[in-house]
Amino acid sequence: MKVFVNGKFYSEQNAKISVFDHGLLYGDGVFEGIRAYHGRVFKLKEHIDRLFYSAKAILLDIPMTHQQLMDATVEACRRNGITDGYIRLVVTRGAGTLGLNPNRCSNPQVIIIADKIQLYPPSLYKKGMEIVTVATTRNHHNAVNPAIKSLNYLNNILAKIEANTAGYEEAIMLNAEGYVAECTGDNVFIINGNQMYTPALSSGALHGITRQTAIDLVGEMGIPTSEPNLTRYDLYNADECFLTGTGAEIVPVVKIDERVIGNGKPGPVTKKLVKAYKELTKVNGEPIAKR
Ligand code: PXG
Repeated sequence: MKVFVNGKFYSEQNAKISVFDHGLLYGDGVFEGIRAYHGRVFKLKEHIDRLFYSAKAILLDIPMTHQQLMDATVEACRRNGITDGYIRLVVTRGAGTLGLNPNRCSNPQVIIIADKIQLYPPSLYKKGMEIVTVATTRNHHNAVNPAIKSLNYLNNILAKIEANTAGYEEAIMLNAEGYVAECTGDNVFIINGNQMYTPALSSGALHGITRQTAIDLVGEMGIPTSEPNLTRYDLYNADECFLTGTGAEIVPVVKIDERVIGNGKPGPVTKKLVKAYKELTKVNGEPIAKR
């Protein structure tokens, strides 16, 4: 595997950053997770834009332009023969002193890894997922804003551990007010009648790129989306529920905290969306092969 570090490609063994990098010492940095399908990088511009927004929020200057970063991402796929895979972009604060002051770091590190992806088993998409609410509260937006896709993911990891120890794959996280925010690495949606609902971004949800795609695709089916405060009660009594994320794509949810959602099977709108999303990944995206 060839890994991009600061403008050059290195073998896996030689792709290294300093142990003094504040990305490691303090989780000081930002990242993106992107998918490639059928020889195209899906939603590349959206991911690069979000990376720059995350970086701006933490006053981190990415030493590349949007275009350079898009080109490097496509090049990373090309060099590794990736046509279907997962791309991880990381920008760290760079090496500095042991103090947490970011001003002592001069060289932000830009890393791009293009690899195969470990998918959920196909049966999960057929049967649907069972999830639980966890006690770990989603970060408050005045502490670490969940809109920032930062290298500090302990909030999500703690929630994931709680879900896993309870025997589940994913967790519903509530915000400090007790409203539904999102899952550990996915956004959450419900359908009721001819309406779709998802927590507002201000609830503590990431501006999910798959989230926006789901809103668009379901909108094309004539079902509008609104973003009210949602409680667990709303989730329990929904007709349908599903999660969205770059890795997970669209995952039907059939049980939350032991409450059966709808009839306990993936709902009709969810199933249509799973299909529509799959179709979109076949035709959209930045071509990897040189034209
Ligand atoms: N919420 C959170 C907290 C996320 O981290 C999403 C929602 C979904 O957003 P997108 O833009 O992907 O639709 C995410 C992103 C991984 C991995 O390696 C995936 C994410 C985050 C961290 C790691 O699988 N999903």
